[in-house]
Amino acid sequence: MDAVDDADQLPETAKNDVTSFFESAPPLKDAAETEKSLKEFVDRNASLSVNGKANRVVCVTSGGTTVPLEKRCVRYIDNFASGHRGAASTEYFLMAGYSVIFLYRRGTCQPFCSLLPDDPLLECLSVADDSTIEADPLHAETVKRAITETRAAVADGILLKLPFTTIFEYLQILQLISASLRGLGPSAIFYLAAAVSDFYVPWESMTLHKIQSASGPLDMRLAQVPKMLSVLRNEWAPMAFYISFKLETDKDILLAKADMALKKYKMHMVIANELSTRKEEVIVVTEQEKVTVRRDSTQAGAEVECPLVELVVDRHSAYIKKVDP
Ligand code: 9Z3
Repeated sequence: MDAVDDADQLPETAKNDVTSFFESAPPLKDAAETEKSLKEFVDRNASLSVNGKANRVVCVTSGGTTVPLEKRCVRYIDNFASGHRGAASTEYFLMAGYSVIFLYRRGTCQPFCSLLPDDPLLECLSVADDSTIEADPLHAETVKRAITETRAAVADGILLKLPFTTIFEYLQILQLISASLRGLGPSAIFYLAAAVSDFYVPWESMTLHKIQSASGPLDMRLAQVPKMLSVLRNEWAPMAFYISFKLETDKDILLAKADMALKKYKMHMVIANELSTRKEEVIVVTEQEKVTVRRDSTQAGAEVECPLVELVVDRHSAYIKKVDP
């Protein structure tokens, strides 16, 4: 189901796989509410247009999808991702003047919260003598920043946070986002940092109740998740600027796999990263170049997402100039 033919059309079988994935997926909870908030968000950003050009909007995906094994889910397969890449990138995109739709896995890192301790509620708050609750002085500045920056961005209509847990929710919400960003043409970016499962259990073949262990070892066949990147890129929002991430643990195959993704899915940029060094450096692969982007290790707290987003913004600007001069 991979290849896209010369006429930029998806093969029929690929379309059928995608259609049947959505038809058999459990209905998305709060779909109408999500559509409404997306519409309001995009309309507002379209009205902020400068010189007739829509305000730039980026959809940042973050964290890993789960694959439930039972409908009343007790067990699931997970894709590793802390959500740090997505959360930090969101901050840098906001700083660069973009509006951000942050599609994140529930419970993973949030923008402006990276300096909070692991258990923020218990570690950042204390109860004063008169029983009022106050921020612990040690974390007061961090808490203040997390609250004020997040609330201001949401209230100003430049940050929309949408949570997902399962692969079904992730792809359904991504489809809604693409429908709402389609009208922005090249002003929209998809920055796909979420770790997305390649395999899943189709809803109709999933057992309702908890799988029992009495019957011995578990033998289970997983179906392949249809290659949504092709559909997203070619059909859902074909004028947007696309950045996908390629994660490998074997350094020797990383660049070849990134190159393949660039061509196969016609991405504008593929960010290649190795699991163990992902916070230090990434390699940005485009048709013209391969650029290594590193964290500034001379600066305490410097993050690789800072120069990475800078480069993305630069290449996105060039893309807009080229397709919409
Ligand atoms: C990434 O490669 C991200 O950079 C990380 C970020 C998940 C490594 P963290 O959230 O980590 O900061 O802890 N994301 C994409 C992973 C992925 O599933 N890519 C697919 C693949 O490699 C292609 S879409 O096959």
